[in-house]
Amino acid sequence: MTDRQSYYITTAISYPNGAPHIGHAYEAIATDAMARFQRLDGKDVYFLTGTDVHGQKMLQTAQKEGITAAELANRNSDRFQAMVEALGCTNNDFIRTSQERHYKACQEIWRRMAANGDIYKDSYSGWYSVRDEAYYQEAETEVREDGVRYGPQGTPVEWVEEESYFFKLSEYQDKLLAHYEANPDFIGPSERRNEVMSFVKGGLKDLSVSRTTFDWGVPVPGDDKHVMYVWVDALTNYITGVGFPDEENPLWKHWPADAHIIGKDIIRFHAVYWPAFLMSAGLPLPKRVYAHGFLFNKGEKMSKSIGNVIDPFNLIEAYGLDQTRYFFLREVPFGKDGNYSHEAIVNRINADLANDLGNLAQRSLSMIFKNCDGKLPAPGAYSAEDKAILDQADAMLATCRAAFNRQELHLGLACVWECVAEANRYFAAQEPWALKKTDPERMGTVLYTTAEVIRQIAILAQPVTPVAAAKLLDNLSLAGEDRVFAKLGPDNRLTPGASIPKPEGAFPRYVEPET
Ligand code: ME8
Repeated sequence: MTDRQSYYITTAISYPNGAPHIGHAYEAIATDAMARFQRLDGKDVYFLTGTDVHGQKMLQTAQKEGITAAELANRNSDRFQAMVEALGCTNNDFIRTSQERHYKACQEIWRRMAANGDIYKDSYSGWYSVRDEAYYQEAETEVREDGVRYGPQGTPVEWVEEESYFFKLSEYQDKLLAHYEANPDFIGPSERRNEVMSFVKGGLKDLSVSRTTFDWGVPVPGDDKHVMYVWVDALTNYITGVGFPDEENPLWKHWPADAHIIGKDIIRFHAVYWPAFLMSAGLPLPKRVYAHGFLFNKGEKMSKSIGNVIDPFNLIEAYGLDQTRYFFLREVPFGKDGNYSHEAIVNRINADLANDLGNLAQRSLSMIFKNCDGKLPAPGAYSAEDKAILDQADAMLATCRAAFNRQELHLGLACVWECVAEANRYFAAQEPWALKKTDPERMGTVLYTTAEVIRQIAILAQPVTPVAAAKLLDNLSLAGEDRVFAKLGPDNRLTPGASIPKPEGAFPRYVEPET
């Protein structure tokens, strides 16, 4: 048993109807950085990701490719699983909604919603977007010049008419609004909260929650003619992953989730349907649903037809894992849309990582290695400049913690890299290389102070650049148990006299490959 505070975080589960793209990688990287952050901050973290294999979109893609939906799901889920591994994700599990455990969870939540009187049979007629797997009101759709009717996300809709089970979503309008009011942090960022609240205030209609025209899905308990609407099934993954319906399962202690990290296009499902389903089933609601923005390639939406879909595996290969992770989390304010381009990535790698942090660490630690017998020098009395930079380093945790607890990863990174910039100014101004002859003791104090600041920077860089941060910490000979956030601040300064190895470069410069 552990008395550490639980922290359960999830990504959306991706449709494996194609290969994973950079949007999927972005979400996985961000969620992994948050999971690592909380783990280093002492929480008992559970991190779930996976694939959402059912629904009409999967079926249609499989039919086009002449294979079964199950074959398509298996093939591409393997790619998604390989992607999260390649991205260095520390997920505890990778769920696929075809798994037996998930069928059990879906059927149980359905039974509970039905037992609560929220499910009834009727017939549905209305607009459906297969690409979004979403039902839309006619007023949300428009017929464009090409004569095709589109939904609010710009995907074509088709008319659907069939017998269907309905969920009494209309009964939850007031309860949802009361929940948003009482829990202002339930939806983030605030643009999304406003969007969801105005959608719910506009009135909720009962939701069609089953389909009969295909059978690729979880059967409705007691009525095999119906499969569950893919979103009932998909959202339920978050509780399947922690053992539902077996409340004796040791993982169940992680529910409710602390944060569902998703893209902005699926906020309605997570902030309206999901809490309504949970309320109906008598289960606690997640504490926070946070929607990140979309990534665009030089301002263009990625699409197979434009041919600008970036394969995350190629990105890691071209730029390196830590570099890719750092770029996306630093460049794009989390919650906003963002752009990427080769030039922007190279600039971040060379400026922030190789020059600012990499060079500072390499220069200062090499000086210690060469001039101080490979031992951390003992600091003398601290000057005002030494104190200022140490204070700035000591203050980083509080800022980063506040930022990461609100998913504002970019603010956490900005705080750390401000300290990197300041440490560079400090190092340049103190000129320890000149002190070598004139005042070796003072040189020792400057080098020690710089090394101590690097210690704190590297500890806080671990969630985003885990491999390079580990190298920096190895260069400082810091033991594994000393790399956690509890060791940040003034109480656990580097030990003077401790031996350090010849430092190895942590952040190589990006050099254009020869063509
Ligand atoms: O929506 N930039 O799956 P999905 C950033 N199966 N994020 C992006 C993106 C982009 N260009 N494109 C997609 C689904 N995403 C459902 C989820 S959860 C119970 C079920 C994000 O494969 C998207 O917003 O279409 C979502 O969070 C995730 O990638 C998976 O998208």
